Amino acid sequence: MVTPRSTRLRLLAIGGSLLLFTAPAVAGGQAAAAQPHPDGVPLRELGARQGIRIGAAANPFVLEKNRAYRTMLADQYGTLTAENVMKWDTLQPERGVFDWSHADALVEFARKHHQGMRGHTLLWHNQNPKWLTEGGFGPEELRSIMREHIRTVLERYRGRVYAWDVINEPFRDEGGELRPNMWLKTLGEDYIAEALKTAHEADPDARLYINEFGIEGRNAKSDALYELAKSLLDAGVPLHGIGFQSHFRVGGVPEDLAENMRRFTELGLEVTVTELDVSIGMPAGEKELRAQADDYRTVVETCLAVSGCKGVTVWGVGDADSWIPSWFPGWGAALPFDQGYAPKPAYSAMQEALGR
Ligand code: 9MR
Repeated sequence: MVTPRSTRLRLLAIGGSLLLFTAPAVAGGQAAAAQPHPDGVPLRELGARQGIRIGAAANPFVLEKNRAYRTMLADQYGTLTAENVMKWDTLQPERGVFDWSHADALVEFARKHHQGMRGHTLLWHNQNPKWLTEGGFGPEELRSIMREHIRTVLERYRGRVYAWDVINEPFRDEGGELRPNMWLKTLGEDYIAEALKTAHEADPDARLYINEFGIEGRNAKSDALYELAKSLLDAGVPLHGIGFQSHFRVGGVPEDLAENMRRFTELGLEVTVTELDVSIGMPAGEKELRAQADDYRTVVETCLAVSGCKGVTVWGVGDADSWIPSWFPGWGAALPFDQGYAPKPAYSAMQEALGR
């Protein structure tokens, strides 16, 4: 069992929950009676009292259409991560032509609701425009394209995005080798340091992350990431954090999650759970939903127990907008809110872990 980082804050949280218990959720000028409204103190508030940020990945297209989604996102989450609209194919669909409209919509929503904004992501092997992947660029030109993209994006959102996943998934799916993506193949391993330095120049206040999956427990991949992080820090590269994506299957939270986080924080880095979800083989019964709730509880408790863990972001708001069913047919029900945005046991488990 993991103990929360501060008993005093826990007590405050319990006291505060009585005060906030009845706050109504109203959106779009209509009373909220028709939509699910979770009991108790919102996650964002509980997280803030404990000194961590509870966030969600957000999608402006769903935001526009779905009031329940909008309400949960605004009420429950203290940070937003752009699920897709800050990726390269959305931001720079043509060379030199930036489309800020969708990213701006999210940044504006975050501002309006006093939420922090995490930027995701600058360099990745997916969701890149064809002009970039098929341009046949040599090292000099690709380096300049990379620097220009990072600089332009970070300067635009300077002061409005507090952390960036500068590098996403730099390792192969399994094992400890760097992923042979376009960046590695053309620029060599230095692309990582160079991207981080460029980002730091453009926004010296942003927290700069490497974000990765399958590194939540100790294994060959997390060992390799650890060595990479250490060598970057030794070389004075501005790396501030490691994103533990945390796409789990029910029952799959590694037992050494806390220990593994700690070895990174002992290097002087922060860690954040950046993309948490817990998939269940469908159909999801009560037993599975309870087991899922335990997993959510464990992850939040672990973040609270590791000083240097800055927060937990879930990858979507409710099961209706999760990426899981379309990518892993037969799996789903992965988030703390259900298809209709009613809270699931996982939601209450997160509240409990945060000392509601
Ligand atoms: O959730 C995102 C989904 O909507 C996209 O179709 C997918 C495309 O690759 O990317 C998903 O988000 C990924 C994130 O950017 C990086 N880590 C893995 C996430 C799930 O695939």
